[in-house]
Amino acid sequence: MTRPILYSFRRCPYAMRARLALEAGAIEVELREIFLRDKAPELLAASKKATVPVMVLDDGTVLEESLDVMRWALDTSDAGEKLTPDQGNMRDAIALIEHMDADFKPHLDAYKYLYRSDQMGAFEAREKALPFLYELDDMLSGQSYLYGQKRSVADIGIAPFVRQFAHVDRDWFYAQDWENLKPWLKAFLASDAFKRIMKKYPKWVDGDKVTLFPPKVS
Ligand SMILES: N[C@@H](CCC(=O)N[C@@H](CS)C(=O)NCC(=O)O)C(=O)O
Repeated sequence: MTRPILYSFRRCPYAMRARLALEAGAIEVELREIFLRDKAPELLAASKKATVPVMVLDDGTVLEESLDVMRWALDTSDAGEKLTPDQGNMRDAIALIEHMDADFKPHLDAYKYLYRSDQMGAFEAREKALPFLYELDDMLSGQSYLYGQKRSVADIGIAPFVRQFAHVDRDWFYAQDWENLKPWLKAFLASDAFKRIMKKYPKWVDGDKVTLFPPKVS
């Protein structure tokens, strides 16, 4: 059997959510680590869009959206069961991911990119991002995960972006009063799953020995 190929970039939050879904379902893929400033020609040939993650299936199907990789993992493994919310349903959880992608991510990007060059602009963007983080904080009130006491697709789909936001200015982030969001993020960062998907790989070039993902638990 040919394994799916995953073009990935370690620090990309979209690629992280895809790797987390694959990890949850113990789906073995061939990982090809991409450097965004020097993308492998094989990625460019597989996907005109050439964002990461991109997954190429056995039958040649190309999944070019992180959510599609997640959906595929949910449908083809027990990740579907493992990551089903214990409150609400899968549709709600996916809708929350889409809402954060559409409405929070632009402010996160502006905050992150302006931080070093235009602090006023960065602070404005940060201000606009706040309601979305308070929304998550409210959802986490009295429970460990966004949809109950069990990790769901929403947690792994959203936490990589909250991590990115927090890491722009950690001191500021951890000084805020979102008392549920902070422990949720810390638990995510400390989780075995997150550590496993953040293993470092050198840039892939054709001819390299195959890198299997998820890595073996050591
Ligand atoms: N909607 C896409 C977005 C993926 C995306 O934008 N990934 C970034 C890296 S985090 C990327 O590849 N950017 C292209 C580039 O920098 O050239 C998805 O969900 O997969």
